[in-house]
Amino acid sequence: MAIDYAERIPNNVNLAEDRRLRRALEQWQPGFQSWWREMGPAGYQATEVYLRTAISVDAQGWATFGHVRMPDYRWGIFLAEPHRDRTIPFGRHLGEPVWYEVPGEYRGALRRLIVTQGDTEPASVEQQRHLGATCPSLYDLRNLFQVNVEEGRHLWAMVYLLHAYFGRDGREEADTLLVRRSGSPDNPRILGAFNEPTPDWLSYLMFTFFTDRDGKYQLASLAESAFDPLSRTCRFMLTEEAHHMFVGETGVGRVVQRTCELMKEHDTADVGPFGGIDLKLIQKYLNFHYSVSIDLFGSELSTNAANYFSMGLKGRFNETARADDHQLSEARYSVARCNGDRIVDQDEPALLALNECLRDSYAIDCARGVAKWNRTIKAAGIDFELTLPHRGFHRAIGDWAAVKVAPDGSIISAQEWERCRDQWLPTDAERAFVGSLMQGVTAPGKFAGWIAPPARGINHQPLDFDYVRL
Ligand code: BYC
Repeated sequence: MAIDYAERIPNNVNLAEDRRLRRALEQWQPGFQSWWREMGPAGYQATEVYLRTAISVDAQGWATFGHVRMPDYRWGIFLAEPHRDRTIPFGRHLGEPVWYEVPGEYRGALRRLIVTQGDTEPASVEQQRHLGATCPSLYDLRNLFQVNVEEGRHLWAMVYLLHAYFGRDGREEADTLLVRRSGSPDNPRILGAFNEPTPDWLSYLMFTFFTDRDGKYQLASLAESAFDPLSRTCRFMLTEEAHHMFVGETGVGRVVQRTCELMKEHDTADVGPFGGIDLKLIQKYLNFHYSVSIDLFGSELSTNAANYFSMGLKGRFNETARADDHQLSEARYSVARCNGDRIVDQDEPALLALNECLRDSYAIDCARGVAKWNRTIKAAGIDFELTLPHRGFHRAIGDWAAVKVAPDGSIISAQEWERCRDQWLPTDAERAFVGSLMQGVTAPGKFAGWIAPPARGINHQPLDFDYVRL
């Protein structure tokens, strides 16, 4: 399972012995490189960045750190170690040996899942491409670029599957992944949140907390797949994803901490004039990013999700560890639904409610992070709590898209929504204000005034390390 770095495409899938596949991927590689130059981080292509690169896929020490120019980053194909004698953990093929090829009847569904997953990876790089100019520190700049190169690698992971297992259709889909563009009116990325702009660092930190966390839950569900190459590639992607969520959780935490410091120093909640971001405004950003991220789980009741599960393509979070029949033939699941002007918990077939079930696991995880930020606020002696808005708030997908819901979960009229919208979501003026705070800080060890320094550096390096050599 060693990673072969002597190859043009580093890999641990024995590419050297599969000439056709290697040639096909080598033909895709220049397209990826030109996409990276065109749509990757603007202005930093020639800069050396302190990046980690995978050197092995086992749990201990899979990464090495060093200064690298991003276009020279060794993007490659890394699958987690196989689990011996793995059997299918759910669905109608429960207990059968996992698949090493794609069953003909599931080809379309599986390709669609892989393409949807793959599409989010370049999309996020495109969304973040202008952030380098306004970084709050070299530490944060380096973390941004680490996330970006790894999203690029996640694209490689999905493209490998498309090329290796889906023939000509797969190659065409892989090409199309380089053609769609985040936010493009004509050729947008597939999922809603990946077409939203990420104009400032607060949006970016919220994105890495909330939207990358959708990635964690979707990848974990795909890691349960009967299609073993998908399972293994998702397992390794999850180890990389952990850093992305760390960036979000600690990043928003540092903004909250700095705001609290300014509040105490100036004895006011209105820290804008002192170069900070009010807790109320942080709450509005949180409302926005949580709501667009929970849309990514799809409709409350979904036959697509039921089919993916029954076919064995996509499981639940922690599927293997769950103590039930893993087929959900009789099981019911409680789903919050809108009934006129009331919200009621309704018992639904668990098989149809899989998107909601995954969204529930995700919401619990988000609440844990928010509670951590609240501990920072409480420790500062400030009487304020950040909260997750109700799941029906500001939704564009599923049942909730048809109604207007306040953050506290009350159903309101369209007029009431219009009246209160600006209390719940950032206004243009507030976004412009946050934008105005975004002045690039690039002296080693220095941090912008709206965010506290982190507790420690990356890979045991000091905070004033030259994470990016300008
Ligand atoms: N926007 O039955 P429904 C990540 C479509 S993030 C636009 O409700 P389903 C990352 C849906 O496609 C993880 N369209 O939903 C994070 C369907 O279209 P068709 C990404 C949407 O199919 C940060 C229709 O609405 N991975 O890795 O059960 C940085 C009705 O579908 C949306 C995955 O998503 C939306 N939000 O579930 C970098 C995993 N939601 O059939 C990376 C793979 C739904 O009418 N994807 N639609 O044309 C899936 O498992 C499923 O496609 C979804 C949707 C969970 C997304």
